[in-house]
Amino acid sequence: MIQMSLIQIDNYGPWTVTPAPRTESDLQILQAELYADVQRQIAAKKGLVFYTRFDNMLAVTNGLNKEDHMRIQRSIRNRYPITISIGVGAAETPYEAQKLATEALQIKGGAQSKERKEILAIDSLVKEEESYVQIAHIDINGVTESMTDIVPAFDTNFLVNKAQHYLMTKLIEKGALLFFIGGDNFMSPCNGLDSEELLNIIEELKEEINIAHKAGIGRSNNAEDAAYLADLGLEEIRNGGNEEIICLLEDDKVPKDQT
Ligand SMILES: Nc1nc2c(ncn2[C@@H]2O[C@H](COP(=O)(O)OP(=O)(O)O)[C@@H](O)[C@H]2O)c(=O)[nH]1
Ligand SMILES: [Mg+2]
Repeated sequence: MIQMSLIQIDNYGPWTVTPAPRTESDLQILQAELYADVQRQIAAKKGLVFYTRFDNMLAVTNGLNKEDHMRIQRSIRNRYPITISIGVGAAETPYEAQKLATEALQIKGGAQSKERKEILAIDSLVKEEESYVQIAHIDINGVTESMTDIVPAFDTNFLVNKAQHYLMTKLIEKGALLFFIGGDNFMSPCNGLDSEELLNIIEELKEEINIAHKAGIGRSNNAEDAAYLADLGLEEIRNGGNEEIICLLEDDKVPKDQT
């Protein structure tokens, strides 16, 4: 089971324009600092946050309990001009977990409601013995030599975006999520997706838009270790001259009945 948390800034839309629109660069700084801040706190417990839309962030939070989430909310309230609400859900797939997390928060009030403030809405938490996270680190082959060093920066950015959109479209059908993590890299929490299915998706993308990817897949009982194993898998593929497309690594913390 994977646990996901939706972190949502309370009443952010109205706040950004009250009493008058706030300077965009200041909003960008607030969003970037909030992301780094929440990441630092969740990472301390081996979770992993994806910045998503910045006012709405999604995190894999296996290992974080109710008190851990409340401490983050308190700390943000003490230091920022805004507060955050959090929804938490646990399920077999990341898509289902974030859906439960979202629904738990949605029934407590809207994102732009003045009444809803610092809600912690827990649908479900993963039990320690059932905790399982599978993450794929997906990377585009040869971006530096074929794009970064040759074409205008924006064109490379556009291509990376296109790859992301195609990957998301295919992964969501399998209950997996996909987030951009910088450079030409994506991370996909993907419990329930087997290597063969991911290989098929990568091969389809090569056919359809002529972009070649490779992926390390990591499995553990928490996001940090799963993501690290995925990174190591990717390194193994690079060391082998990108001959393999997929490399799966898991540690002994994966519950026996999960994979
Ligand atoms: N967030 C993140 N970015 C990375 C990682 N590895 C590489 N990058 C970024 O992605 C760019 C391309 O790296 P890489 O895929 O190894 O090279 P390529 O062979 O040209 O595609 C690098 O210049 C970094 O900016 C990673 O593990 N995490
Ligand atoms: Mg690459």
